[in-house]
Amino acid sequence: MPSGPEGSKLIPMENSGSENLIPAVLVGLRTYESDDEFGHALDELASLCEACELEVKDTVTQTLPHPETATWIGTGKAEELMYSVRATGAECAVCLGNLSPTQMKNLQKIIGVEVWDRTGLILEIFSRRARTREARLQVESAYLQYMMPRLTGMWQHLGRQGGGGGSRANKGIGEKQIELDRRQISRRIAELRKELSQIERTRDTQRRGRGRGGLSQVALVGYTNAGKSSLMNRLLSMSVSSSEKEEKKVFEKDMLFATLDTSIRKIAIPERRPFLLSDTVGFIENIPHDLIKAFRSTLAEVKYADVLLIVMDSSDPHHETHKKITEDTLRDLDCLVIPRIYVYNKADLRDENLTVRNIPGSGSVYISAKTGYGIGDLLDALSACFAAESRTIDVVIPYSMGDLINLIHTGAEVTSENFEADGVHISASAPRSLAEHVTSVLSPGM
Ligand SMILES: Nc1nc2c(ncn2[C@@H]2O[C@H](COP(=O)(O)OP(=O)(O)OP(=O)(O)O)[C@@H](O)[C@H]2O)c(=O)[nH]1
Ligand SMILES: [Mg+2]
Repeated sequence: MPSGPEGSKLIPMENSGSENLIPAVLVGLRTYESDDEFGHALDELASLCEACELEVKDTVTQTLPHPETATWIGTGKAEELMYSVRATGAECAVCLGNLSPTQMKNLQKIIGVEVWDRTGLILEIFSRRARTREARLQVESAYLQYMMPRLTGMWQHLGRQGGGGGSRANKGIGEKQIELDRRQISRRIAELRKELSQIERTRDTQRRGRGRGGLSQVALVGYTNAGKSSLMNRLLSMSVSSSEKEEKKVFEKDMLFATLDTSIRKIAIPERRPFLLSDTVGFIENIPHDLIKAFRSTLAEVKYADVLLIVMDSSDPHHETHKKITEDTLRDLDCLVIPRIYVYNKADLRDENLTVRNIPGSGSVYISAKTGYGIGDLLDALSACFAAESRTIDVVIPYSMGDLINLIHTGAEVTSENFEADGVHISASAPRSLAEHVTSVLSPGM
C-alpha cells in the first residue's frame, strides 16, 4: 500500500536515479473488455507505474466473468503471481482495477508483498506531485477517505504516521486500535474539509475582488499527457512583455499527471485580445471519485472559465475515448454549459499531418504545441468565442471608481466614452465575466 501524502516507505523521493526503481509485477483482470481496451488499460497502468518510479518486471493476466470475492483473481492465478513475484524480486503487485479491502488483504497474504490497486497508485502519484498547500490538503483528504475502509490489519502503518501512536508492540490491541484510528481519521478529514473550504472562500473573494483584471478566462482541460502545459508554454512564448518569460513557463513532461497545481498566466499576444489562461490537473479514465471531490476547489478555475480548451493527443488512437472521459468529468463538475473549443494537439505526429486543414467555425482545431502548427487558427477560434460571448455594457462610473474604469479599458472594447458631471459614461463590448463584475460593483446586492 502507498503510505500516503507524507511520502511512501516504498517509493524513493523524486529525482532519484533509475537505480532506485522499485520492481513490480502488473496484474490484469479482464472481464468484459475487448483486446484493445484491455491492452490500452494495461499500458496506461504501466505508465502510471513509471510516473511512480516503479519498474514493471512482469505482467500476469486472467480472464474471468467477474472478480473473485475473496482474492480478486482466482486462487490458482494468485499462486502464479506469487511465483512471478519471487522470480522477479518484485516488491509489490499493482492491480488493474480497484480492489476491496478484503481482496487486497487476502491477495497480499498469498503473494507475500504489498498489493496496490489503481486508485492507490494514482493517489500516491498525486501525493508526490502536490506542491501547494491546497493541493496537499486535497490529496490528504482523498487519501484518508480511501484508507478508511482499508484500516483492518493496517493500523501499524497509521501508527507510524502519527495517527494511532502505536508501535509493533501494540499489535495485539487489534480492533480497538482500528476504532481509535478511524475516529482520528474522521476528525482529521473534518479538519481538512474545514481548512479547504476556508481556502476556497478566500479564493472566491479574491476572484470576485479582482474581477480577473477584466480579462476573459480560458481553461485548459483534458486527458493527462495531452499537451495542455506545452500549449500554455507555446502561447506564453508568443506573449509580449514577459521579461521573465522563462520563469512563467509551467512544467511539461512525457509523464502522467505531470501537472497537479493550477497555474494561471496572462497571455497577451500582439493584435489579439489578452486573456488569462489556466493550466490544471489532467483527467484519467475511472478517476477516483474522492479525488475529483477533493480537487473541486482546484478545478474551480475550470468552473469559472469563459471558454474551455479541451486538449487531446490526436496521435493517440484512443483520443476520442479521452474526449468522452473529459466531457464526463466536466459534467461531474457542472461545467457542461461553458463554450468550448476542441483542440486536437500533436498534429505533427499524425501521418496525415500535411493534409489536416482547420475549418473556421467548426469548433475544432488541429494544432501542434511543439511546432506551432495551427496556433493562429486556435487564436482565431478563441477570438470568435470571445465575440460570441461578449455583452454590451452601458454604464455611468463615478470618478471615484478609477480602478473600474481601468478594468474596462483593459478587458473590453470601448465604443464610446464621455466625461460628464456625474461620472464617465461608457459603452463597451465586454467579456461576460467582466460585464457581470461591473454590474455587481455598480449595483451591489443585485
Ligand atoms: N510531438 C509532440 N509532442 C507534444 C506536443 N505537445 C506536447 N507534447 C509532448 O507531450 C508530453 C506531455 O506534454 P504536457 O504538456 O506535459 O501534457 P499535459 O497535458 O500538461 O499533461 P499532464 O500535466 O500530465 O496532465 C510532453 O513530452 C510534450 O513534449 C505536440 O504538439 N507534439
Ligand atoms: Mg501538464
